[in-house]
Amino acid sequence: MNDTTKSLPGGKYVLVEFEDGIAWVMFNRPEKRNAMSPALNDEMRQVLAALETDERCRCLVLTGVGESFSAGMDLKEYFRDIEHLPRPELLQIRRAAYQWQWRHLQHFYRPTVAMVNGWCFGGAFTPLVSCDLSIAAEDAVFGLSEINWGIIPAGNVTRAVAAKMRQSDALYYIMTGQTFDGRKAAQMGLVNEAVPRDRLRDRVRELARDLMSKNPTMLHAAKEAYRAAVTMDWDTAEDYINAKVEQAHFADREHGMQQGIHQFLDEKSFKPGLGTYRRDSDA
Ligand code: ACO
Ligand code: V55
Repeated sequence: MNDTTKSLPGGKYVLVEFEDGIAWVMFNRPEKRNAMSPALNDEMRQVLAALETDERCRCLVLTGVGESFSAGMDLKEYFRDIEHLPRPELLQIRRAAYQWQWRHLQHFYRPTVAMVNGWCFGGAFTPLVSCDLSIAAEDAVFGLSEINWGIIPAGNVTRAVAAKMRQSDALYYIMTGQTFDGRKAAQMGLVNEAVPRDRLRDRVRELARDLMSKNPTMLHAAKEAYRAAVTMDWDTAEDYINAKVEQAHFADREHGMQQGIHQFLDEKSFKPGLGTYRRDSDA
């Protein structure tokens, strides 16, 4: 870990460490199992905004300090303490949570990877699902615990779950509140992979490096196109995606497609089927 967090917002409930292009963004309330309070959400919102334009961040990894990813929303500070606030204040606090947990994360310019290092409950499913990719420790513990304490998965947790779990699994865990481990999460496709805890960081680092070797303009366009196309009919999707191709091509300052084709057909220096073209710049 080279850099410090000096020039960034945060540093209290959210820590950031930079390492060779990776920004390790960590929930930092280990004594509260990284439960998300309004203050943490505000900090995370500012950190994401700052990182998106920070050249030290070419891949964002979201994880937690200590034994938890995040135990979900803070039952005291996010629910009980704000219940009696005036309605506008209450709505602003909720909006701050949604802003970073799914709106900003899903559209984040850089690739994002959730590294689920431990407890992951309720509200934590939203940022988990909103990261592009996710790797969990095999023994990490997940749960949609809302039903256990008398609510339903809200704040778009239900929507997030519907995006990544099939109906039978989603309803089972929504309605029983039972926990499951990282292995099971990977089997169900909620996360991409589960690995032994002692390999978690190395595996995430390897994945991040792979993502950082790609053309960033296209990587972003690809995820935007995917998330948008999922809800479209085929005709609309075809038009949208083709428009996106031309838009991304126009926006691509390193002219990746020409580079790639040239290196394959003329230089014969790489095979597109087996890896990324040689990139000289990182615009
Ligand atoms: N909200 C508020 N405080 C929390 C939360 C939370 N979500 N999770 C943990 N804490 C606090 C505990 O109150 C405790 O505080 P204290 O030390 O001041 O008493 C501290 O964190 C440690 O928690 P323990 O319960 O003692 O830790 P343990 O390791 O035994 O258990 C576990 C961990 C299983 C994660 C447990 O804390 C738990 O069940 N937390 C709640 C999980 C949950 O259901 N979250 C809500 C999901 S629904 C939603 O997000 C809308
Ligand atoms: C949850 C999360 C919320 C919310 C209500 O179920 C419930 C979790 C992130 O916001 O406002």
